Amino acid sequence: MAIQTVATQPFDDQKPGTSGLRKRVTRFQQPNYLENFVQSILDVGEGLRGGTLVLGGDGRYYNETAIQTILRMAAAHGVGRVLVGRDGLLSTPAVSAIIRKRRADGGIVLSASHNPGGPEGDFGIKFNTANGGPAPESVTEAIYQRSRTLDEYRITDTGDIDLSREGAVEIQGTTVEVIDPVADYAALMEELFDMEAIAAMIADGFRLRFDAMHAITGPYARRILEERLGAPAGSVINAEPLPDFGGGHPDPNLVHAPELVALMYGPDAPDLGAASDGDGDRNMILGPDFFVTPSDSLAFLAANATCAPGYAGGIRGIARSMPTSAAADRVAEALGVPCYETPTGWKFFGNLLDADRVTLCGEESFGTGSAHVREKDGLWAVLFWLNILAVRQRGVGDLLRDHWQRFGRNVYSRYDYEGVDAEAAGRMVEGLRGRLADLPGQSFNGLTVTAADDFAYTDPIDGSRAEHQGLRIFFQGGERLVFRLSGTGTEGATLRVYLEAFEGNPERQDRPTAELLAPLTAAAEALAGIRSHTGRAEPDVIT
Ligand code: VG1
Ligand code: CO
Repeated sequence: MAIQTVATQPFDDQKPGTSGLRKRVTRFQQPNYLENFVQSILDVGEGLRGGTLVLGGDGRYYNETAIQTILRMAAAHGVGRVLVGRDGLLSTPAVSAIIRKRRADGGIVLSASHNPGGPEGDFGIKFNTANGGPAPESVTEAIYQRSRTLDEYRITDTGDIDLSREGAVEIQGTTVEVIDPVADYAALMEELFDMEAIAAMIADGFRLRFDAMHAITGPYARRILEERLGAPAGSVINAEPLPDFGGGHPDPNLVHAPELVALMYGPDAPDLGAASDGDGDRNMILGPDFFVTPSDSLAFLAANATCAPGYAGGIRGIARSMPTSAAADRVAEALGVPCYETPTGWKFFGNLLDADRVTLCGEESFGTGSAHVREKDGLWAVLFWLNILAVRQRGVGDLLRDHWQRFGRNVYSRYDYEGVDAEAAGRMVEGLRGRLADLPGQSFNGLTVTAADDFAYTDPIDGSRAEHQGLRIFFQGGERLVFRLSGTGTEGATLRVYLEAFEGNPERQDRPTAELLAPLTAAAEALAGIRSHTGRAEPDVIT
């Protein structure tokens, strides 16, 4: 057994986006491409030499190949111990939980989250630091810079490790410990939620359906919802992680989870429907005939947090990403706690959580989480909802309507235009950016602009600055439009248009979202000329 030093050429496209490096599988399969990025992580990550690394992925195509390579490289780098999930599986929130519980120095998650998988699909690598959270921009930037200059990497010539059995083996002085992917995470959930109350509600006839979308949450949901809480077998559907996610798009929204959506809007809808994404950090919540927007879910969890034992003492504050609706702001105000507005991406919540400024965080993109880990957490959100339902003993839609009556409704929608020509999308956003200063006072479809800016954020803890995080346009009636380009796609550009209006009148709050947002939708078109710039009459996905 020996360590080999392999000559490599730097790559110029290894800049991590909103959440890690995401590329087509075929790109990762280019000679030295994966190794180049992994060596950059190992070189930049603090404390890894002689330290502990957590490693796992969402089971997508190329997961196991990448894990075997990373194990050999970690051994060559002198990492002391690698904790790897059985069969190479670990959800993103589980990695975060394990890093924290076992005091690891970092973690590598192999996932392209909600992007499709398979030989023609996407693959990705994320690096998390010792606090369990996504590496901050200073670290991802350092990894990127390293990847552009690296000219060799180190790897052992050892064979593959058997990942199917738990236990420890040693390669070249590095201990590789194959662990149960669910145990630490499940134990953490026991600390936060009243499992007995949820189990009693289920034993009483409460029905739920959880769609794991053939991605990572299957094993977690089966263990916790079915085995621990007693939900009947079959409550978790699409529970086997598959390398191509069964050909689906593991993105929990109204478009990509059609089986669950049909059930929840049909005659035999259970009391709660939920789904998670490829790597298990997102969640969608549905009641019979009722879709809870992620922004509302964050606000609702905040307003009802004390129902769960882990939050019985109240919350310190809330943070939401800028495009997320202001529903949570209203709850924060009522509770007398701060509400922070951060750029898109979970890495911006890390400092606020570490400094204990906030307890709950959320994004409009089906992401909710808390200080229990440093990632968003899909199954955690579902358990939180179950705990609240067990305490309040009312239906999902009923509770949400009640919430709106109390706080008002932030009517919300996101339009995604996917695979748009990158130059055309760039021109549109640049053009709009150039007009921002002139917009106040102008009217579009009868709506008058009061303010407009290019969102920038200064981290209140370390003073780091993030600019150009999305264009915000505010209107007189409290409406808001946001335009930004996605940082997670792998082909062309994805334009995201976020629409928000406020409805304070309970008589009108139950009207369909599209109807309530129609004037603002027309204003967005009049303002930005989306159709002429993108050539698209309609968005590909509306959430
Ligand atoms: C999207 C979402 C963002 C989320 C990110 C990662 O980013 O909008 O809110 O944090 O995905 O989520 P973008 O740049 O494409 O808008 V995940 O579940 O893919 O880690
Ligand atoms: Co995800």
